[in-house]
Amino acid sequence: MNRLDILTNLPIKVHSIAWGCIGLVVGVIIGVLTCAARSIRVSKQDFVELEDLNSDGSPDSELVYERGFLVRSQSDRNFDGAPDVFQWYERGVVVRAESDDNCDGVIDGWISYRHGEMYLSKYDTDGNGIPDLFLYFEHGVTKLLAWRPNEASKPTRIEVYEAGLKVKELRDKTGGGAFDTVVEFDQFGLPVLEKSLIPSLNVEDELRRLLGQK
Ligand SMILES: [Ca+2]
Ligand SMILES: [Ca+2]
Ligand SMILES: [Ca+2]
Repeated sequence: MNRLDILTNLPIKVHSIAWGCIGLVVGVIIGVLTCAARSIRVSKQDFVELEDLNSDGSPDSELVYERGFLVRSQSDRNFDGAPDVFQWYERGVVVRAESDDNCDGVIDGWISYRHGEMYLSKYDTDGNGIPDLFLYFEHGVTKLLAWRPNEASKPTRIEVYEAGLKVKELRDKTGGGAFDTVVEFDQFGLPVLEKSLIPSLNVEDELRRLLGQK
């Protein structure tokens, strides 16, 4: 099964049966309702909410509830008919998400949440399905960005953020597997200082240190 069909299957089956049974008799009513959110109930506690976000008559967002709790959702952000962001919930709180940010039908973003806040997101930038870019957050605000091409254990570059603003970059310019250069940035994102690091920094140790890990 295509990953993008996982969420689609149950809701759409329910959806199709429901519409098939309703038939043309209430077609006019359906036309009026398509611009608003609507629910398809399997039971009192299990149901699907559909929303037509761009008012074109087709739902773009689905929220699936089980035993009264939101368990998963999907949305079509560019309104091309294919969902491109998926979220999973535990007791109604989002715990992870996947996204297809270039809308080619293949997932390229993986987001993890803690207490409902994003704390790590990974992105595949070269289209081979393996994440290359790792973004870490603190209270939902960007804290650190690490380039780890195809999940390489050693980052090739780290960007350090303060209050969501990039203040520093650590680079391995010589390709020796250690950070040998630091670049500092001003409040407007312009580099103001570049200097060599002597001795160079162990990239794994530095990543752990910056993340507050031992
Ligand atoms: Ca889409
Ligand atoms: Ca994609
Ligand atoms: Ca990749």
